[in-house]
Amino acid sequence: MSNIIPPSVKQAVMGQKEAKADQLAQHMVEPTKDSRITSDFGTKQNSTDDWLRIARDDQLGPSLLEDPFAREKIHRFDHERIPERVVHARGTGAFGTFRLYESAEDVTFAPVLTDTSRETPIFVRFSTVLGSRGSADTVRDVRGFAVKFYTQEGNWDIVGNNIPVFFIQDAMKFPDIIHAGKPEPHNEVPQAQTAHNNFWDFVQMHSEATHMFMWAMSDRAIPRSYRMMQGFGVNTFTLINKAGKRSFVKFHFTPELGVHSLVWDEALKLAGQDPDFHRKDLMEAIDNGVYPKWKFGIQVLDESQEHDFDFDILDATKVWPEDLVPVRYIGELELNKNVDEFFTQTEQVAFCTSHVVPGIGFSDDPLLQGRNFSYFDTQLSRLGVNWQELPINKPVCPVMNFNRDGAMRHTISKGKINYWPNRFEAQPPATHAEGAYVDYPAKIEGIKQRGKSAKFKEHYSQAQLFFNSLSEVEKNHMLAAFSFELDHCDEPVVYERLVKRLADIDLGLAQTVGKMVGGALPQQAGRPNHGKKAKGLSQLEFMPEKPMIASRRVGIIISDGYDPVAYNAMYGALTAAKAVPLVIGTRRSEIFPDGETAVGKGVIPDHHLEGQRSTMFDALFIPGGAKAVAELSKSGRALHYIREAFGHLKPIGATGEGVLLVEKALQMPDRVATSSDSEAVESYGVVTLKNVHPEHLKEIVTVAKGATGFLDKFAYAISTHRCWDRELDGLNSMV
Ligand code: HDE
Repeated sequence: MSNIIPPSVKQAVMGQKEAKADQLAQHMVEPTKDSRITSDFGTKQNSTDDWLRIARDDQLGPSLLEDPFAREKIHRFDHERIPERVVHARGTGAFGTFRLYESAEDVTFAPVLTDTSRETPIFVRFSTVLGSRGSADTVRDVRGFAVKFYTQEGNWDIVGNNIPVFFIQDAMKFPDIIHAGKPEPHNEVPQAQTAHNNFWDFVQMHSEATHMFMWAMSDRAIPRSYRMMQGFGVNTFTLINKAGKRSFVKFHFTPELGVHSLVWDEALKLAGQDPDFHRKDLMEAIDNGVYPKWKFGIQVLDESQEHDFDFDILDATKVWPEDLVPVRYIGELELNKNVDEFFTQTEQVAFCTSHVVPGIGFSDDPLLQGRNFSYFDTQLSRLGVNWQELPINKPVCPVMNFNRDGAMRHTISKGKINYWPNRFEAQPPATHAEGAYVDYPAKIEGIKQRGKSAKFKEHYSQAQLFFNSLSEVEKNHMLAAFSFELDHCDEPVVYERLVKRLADIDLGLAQTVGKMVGGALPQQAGRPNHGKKAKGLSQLEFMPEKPMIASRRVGIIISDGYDPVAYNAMYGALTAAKAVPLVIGTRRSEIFPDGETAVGKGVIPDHHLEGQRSTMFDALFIPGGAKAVAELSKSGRALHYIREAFGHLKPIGATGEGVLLVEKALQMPDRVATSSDSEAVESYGVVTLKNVHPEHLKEIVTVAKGATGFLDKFAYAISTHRCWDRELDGLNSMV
């Protein structure tokens, strides 16, 4: 990955970056110490606890319907819910800034993509697709990546996903794919997952879905964090430059932290242990000032190149391979502010693919054309006709037109006129020179008919390209994913046909999955695998340019008698590197270091061993201390923590007697080597140092491969995310 650090960005034009925050502030209320509860209409209330009733002697009788305060409170509560999104119901959002560091004026005149002095406020909402609003974050699913740019020329929305292709080619099929993926109609099972008959039945019957279901079975569908996934506009849009020349474009967001995923066992457990895992992860990073960043890139094709490829560039089930059309990174997205209130901001935010600004346009991509209708329509039923007036959706530039009235209209439009043209010549439409959106004068002629053009009918080549481009580890994960999903299908016709479909991609894949899930094994490939690979498909290509551990959560396990030298050194080093050390004690009241019992000399842990699980951390550290380790050795939970983290391929660090605890937990001394003296040893992502001297534990000097010191080695192991060798060598089977 090149070019991750943008060149210095010019100072923001005053007011631009804050434009949205200032606007939102006008709508905010924050009670003070002197505020008192009132009704919605301003009358102060003296009780919000007791309904007005008839008192008889010292008994209280019936409640009175007369009580306006009680009725108002109940009425408001009864109507708190709005319909959840029909897809992407579960999500979370944050505010941020878009900076442009290279003008794209050769291809567009949109100031948001040409004016490098701008800082455009944004709101981003990440989501899963299938689950309902209360479902878990870590399910296997595509993730939504929707960005609203509050530009000076109006709102521009990129309503993207973390996977660059889609299941279907024509918007008219959307209700079918979603019905098939959502819980089945007869029993409303399963929640938030594709592991059921209807989904696999549908995608098998629609060979155009083949490429996308390969992505959905890859690690992309179980991201470690919203901060560690790519975003793609998926559809093909167009850009228009000053000279009126049009190009095709695809939008990309690539995370500074690299693209990383959970392992499946961990994702499954997290869905129960911490269903809000991704939501909390995003908020924690922003609260800690470790702002997630993405490079913003464009893939651009000249109009004349439209037919130069063996795929149709308007087909949303195809990528534009980066070897053929390089991504040009021109800007940066940063998330730097959590929402003030979830409902009014994250829930009420409404994205529309049809929201573009001058200089950006649509293409004839049939999926996009349908989406342009659907998003506006869905907001009407979710939020009502005046949804554009809600603070989160309001543009920061002036809005003036003759759209009027409707339920819950807020704007009070003064004047005698509500139409154009009018005798006062008031509020005329804008000219091109004044910045009006002028549609590209595309010449269209043809026969009205339904159907697809020839290249849309080829459905396997890029599925093979994707599979071939994955690393061995990623392929293994995909095999396991298919095996899991199809195991949940209990109608043989579904899994047997799907296994047969896999033989259209790769015979080995089909046979391995077939063996796992049952049914007849395909003996020959449906079509030969072309063997080609492409750049930008394996997520392992997207590691941070410089190894880093910022925002990584490291659990430090301690008990009474822990070694304060190692503990303090690790805590300090992690904090300095902006990682998140979290202390896990045998209890959540003060834990005392070796040789200390005086109150105030120890540490109050963030959690105790029963309160959080190893799944919530990226790595574990166990400092020594003979007494502490003796106690932890007796704890099944502590040993399980280490075994589980190891099974999930996470780095584990240990010093002094802590090394003994790791050895006891892992019980594989001949496979995983540990330190025996004052030299730090790293083996399969387990970093150990037996004889601790304060000199060994000063600070993290460098996070790089081949580092020698204990802290440096451990930090490097964390920066690599997971130890894949453990899995490749079959050491991880302990969870
Ligand atoms: Fe959506 N999609 N979609 N979709 N989509 C919605 O709009 C739809 C598609 C995506 O955080 C809905 O506001 C159709 C592709 C995201 O609020 C709805 C088609 C991609 C979000 C809708 C697609 C997406 C939505 C439901 C096929 C990736 C959440 C609520 C033509 C590029 C936005 C809403 C948020 C939401 C329709 C296909 C991404 C019903 C008809 C392809 C990220 O309008």
